[in-house]
This record gives sequence, structure tokens and C-alpha cells, in this order.
Amino acid sequence: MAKTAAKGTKKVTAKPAAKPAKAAAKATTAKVSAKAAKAAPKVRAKPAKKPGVKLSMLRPSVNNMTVRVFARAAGLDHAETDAWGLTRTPEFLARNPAHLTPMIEDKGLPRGVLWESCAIMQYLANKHGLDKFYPKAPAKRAMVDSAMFYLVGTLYPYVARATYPALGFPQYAGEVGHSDAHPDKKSEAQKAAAAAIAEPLEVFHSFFRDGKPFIGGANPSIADIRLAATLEFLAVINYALPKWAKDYMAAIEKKLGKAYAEPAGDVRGYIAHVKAQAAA
Ligand SMILES: N[C@@H](CCC(=O)N[C@@H](CS)C(=O)NCC(=O)O)C(=O)O
Repeated sequence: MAKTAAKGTKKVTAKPAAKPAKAAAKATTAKVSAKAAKAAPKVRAKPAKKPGVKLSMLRPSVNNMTVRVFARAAGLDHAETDAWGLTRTPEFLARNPAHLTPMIEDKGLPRGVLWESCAIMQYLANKHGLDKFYPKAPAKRAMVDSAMFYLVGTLYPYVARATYPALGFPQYAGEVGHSDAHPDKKSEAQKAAAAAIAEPLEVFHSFFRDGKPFIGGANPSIADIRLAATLEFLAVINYALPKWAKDYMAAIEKKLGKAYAEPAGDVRGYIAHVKAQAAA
């Protein structure tokens, strides 16, 4: 259908205006052509889409929010599937034995799927040449990578230990929160984790941002998306973010608009829900 309309349109626009004598005889064709011409912008605005990326995700998760924001901000053709309650099914485990989301499915991936939010963003940015989000220059790229690895390896574990109890998420084996320790001990561990957040947070500010609006410079990079999304969880424990961090998150949301606000809305909605439940 789209092909026919596009062909028709091309013919109409390619031909010069009909001479007056011939115009009446061509009235019907002209009507059809006019209709086709009207339809033309729609047809042209939507070129045939290549099969997009499939993204399995969990709405309340900031790991997932990261990729959801990135995919929207980068304008990537993708389809989201809510994997709530499905990550440990035999079907999911057969594809992804780590049972982790976000997970993408994309043609050309050696195992068909890819998980880990940062790896997904790196892969998609590489594949689609999205240098704006993930600079090509090795030194600049290294800083983005360093910020993301530092986040996943150092900041995120503190954030998880501080917020997961309040979020109602399972905690990691071997940690106090996961053990059958006395609730006071668990609360102590949670407070210690919350207190430990300040140091890496300051490192993002003073070292990685280094006076720039974002880690990526004038525009948010994938490391900025990863950081801002992570900080969203802190609202569940009413963590007092420093002013720079509040301004930074607001600046990212302003820059990315709906691409940020929509997935953030799911996380914020979940936090409001658990807070309301705790208050009841
Ligand atoms: N480091 C990973 C963490 C991924 C992760 O922990 N995903 C959780 C949700 S926040 C998950 O899918 N859990 C489901 C399960 O383990 O079954 C990333 O950044 O993607």
C-alpha cells in the first residue's frame, strides 16, 4: 500500500502542471493525484522501518529505566516487553541464564540477546553511530566507560543496599539485608550504605563532571543517563541529595524531555506506591 502511494506521488510531483485544454480531461486523475499528494507527506515521513530491537524490561527498575531513556533519547526503533514475573521462567532462562533485565534481542548478536544496561547502551551506540551519547575519541570514551564501571561497581551496590529494603526488592546473598540478622542490624547496615553514597556521588561531580554540565560535556552521555536514573531510587529513603545533584538531574530531564520523563514516571510511580504502603 505504502509503495503504491509513494509511486503515485512521485509521478504527480514529477510531472509539470497540466495544460488548460488537457486539464478537464484529466480531472479525475487530478483528483486522485491531489489525494495522493495529500497523503505524500505521511508516506515520506514514515519510511519502511527495519525490524527494531526488542527490549525486555521491568518498569520499577532504574537499571531498566537507563536503557528505556537511552532508546527513546536516541530515537531507536524498539519495542518494550514487560518481563515482570517472567525472568525466571524456563523460556526466559533458556535465552538469558542470568535472568536479568534490561535485556535486548537484536539480529547479529552472537547469542541473540544482550543484558547489562551499560553494555546494551554501548552496543546500540556503536551500532548506530550515536557519538553524541558515546564519544568515539578513545580518551573521551574512556571517561564515559570509567564513570559507568565506577557506578555499577561502586555506587550502585551502596544504592541497592540503602534502597532495596524500602523498595521491597530482594537483596544480594551474603549481605546483612539478605541474612536472618536482627532487624536492628539490618537497619544499621542500610544506614551505613546510605552514608557511603556521599563519597562516590561527589566523585561524579568533582571528577567526572569537572565543571561541565554533564559527564559527556554539553550533552548527556550514556554515563549521565546511567547516573541520573540510579539517583532516582534515592527518593524512596528521602536521601538528601546535594544541590548540584538535584540541578543535574533536572538538567538531564530538561535536555531529554519525554524520553527521560516517561520511564522516570514508572520508577517514581513505584516509589510513591511503596511509600504510600509504608505510611498506611
Ligand atoms: N547490572 C545490571 C543489573 C540488572 C538487574 O539487577 N536487573 C534486575 C532488575 S533491577 C532484574 O532483572 N532482576 C530479575 C531477576 O533477577 O529475576 C544492569 O545494569 O543491567
